[in-house]
Amino acid sequence: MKTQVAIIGGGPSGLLLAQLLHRRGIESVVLERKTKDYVLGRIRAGVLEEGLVALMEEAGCADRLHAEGFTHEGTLISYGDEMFRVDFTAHTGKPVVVYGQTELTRDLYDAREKAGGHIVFNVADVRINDADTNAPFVTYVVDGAAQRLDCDFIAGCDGFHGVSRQAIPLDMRREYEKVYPFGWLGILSETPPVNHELIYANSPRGFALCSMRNERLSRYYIQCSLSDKPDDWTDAAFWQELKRRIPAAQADQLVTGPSIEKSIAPLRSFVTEPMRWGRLFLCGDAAHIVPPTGAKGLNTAASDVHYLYDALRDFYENGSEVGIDAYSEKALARVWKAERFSWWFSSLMHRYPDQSAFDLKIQVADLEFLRSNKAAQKAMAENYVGLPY
Ligand code: RFL
Ligand code: PHB
Repeated sequence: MKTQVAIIGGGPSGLLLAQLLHRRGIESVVLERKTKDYVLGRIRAGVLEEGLVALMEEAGCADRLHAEGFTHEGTLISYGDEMFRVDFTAHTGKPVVVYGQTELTRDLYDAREKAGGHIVFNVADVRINDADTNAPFVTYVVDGAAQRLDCDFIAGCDGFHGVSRQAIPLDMRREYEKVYPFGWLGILSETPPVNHELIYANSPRGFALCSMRNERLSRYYIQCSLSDKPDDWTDAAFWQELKRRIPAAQADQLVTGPSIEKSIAPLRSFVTEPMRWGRLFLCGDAAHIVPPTGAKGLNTAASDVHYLYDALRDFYENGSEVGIDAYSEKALARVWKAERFSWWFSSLMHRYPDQSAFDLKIQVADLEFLRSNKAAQKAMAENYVGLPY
């Protein structure tokens, strides 16, 4: 088989890239290790920056997002007995949109299917070959049969545990990593959200986040130990712990109910450099991970897609390699700013096992500064709604 762009991974990055390229007449094949149902079963991101919304519009996939997504013009932050609001639109003129990654991925699958896009599910043993030449190809196995896909370019959109990053020789790449000593236990419940905006809570018992998917579906998280397992937490224990971490007024109003999903995610900051090797380009979680505090993961994946889409268009429409040569540098410049913000916001909001009395005082001072200083709120708002591409 032959195509222009071989895309490894049928998560949001891979599908968005495929759909955008399709709209410009550039063909691709997406190779996905799992089934569509499996990909759509993963509950992940919930907050979309304007840049991602614009890309979804350009991909022709934004109708449902506009109809069903919630526009959020600010967020609440609580600590001790204090709670304050950071007003995104007042500081930046931009809101964010709350719309689940699951729904966004579903919209992209629907669009690819409608357009007759080529997606191969259940692929195994994906290997990248000759990426450092002008004739790269991908081999894989599907239904027990070995296959070969020749292409001009390979987009590695296969997430943190994919094969694309590993295809770059070790002496050509450098990895930067920070592992946090805690995780997030998240639940989804068919209950109305406790508040119409998100609440990020720093409490002596650890971080908590109140989020949502729609007016009948809530998403809540609490910081937990890395050794915890989802089954260690009954729903009753989760609700009790959440109530102890959020302000009393909200705890009193919280509507609880059975969880329909419960999972634990470890927190990690990770970047690999460069994001390009020859004709292989890494995109999204394949190249970088952020802790979820600040909701930057999917949005940073989207900015990579934006730069790569531009670069590939420039190549196919103008015969120019300037964009593909600049891809890694441009993408990384924005990635590191999202890494910094996610690291800072995580440090601000969590309890660390080795936090000294001094560290705690600094954390409160940082929160106080953010609560009382307009410039600090503006900086936070600019990062939260997304830095320009
Ligand atoms: P994905 O979503 O991991 O998709 C990669 C796809 O590649 C497939 N794959 C392979 N396919 C073929 N061959 C192989 N060898 C393969 N290996 C893997 C996988 O099956 C999968 O389908 O990466 P992508 O597309 O780069 O998207 C990244 C986002 O999923 C991720 O950054 C966000 O979910 C992170 N994130 C959040 N981001 C936000 O912007 N806002 C949020 O509010 C937000 N909340 C979150 C989050 C992530 C979380 N978890 C569980 C890590 C909340 C949580 C709890
Ligand atoms: C979510 O709704 O899943 C969510 C929202 C904001 C975050 C992280 C996750 O910072």
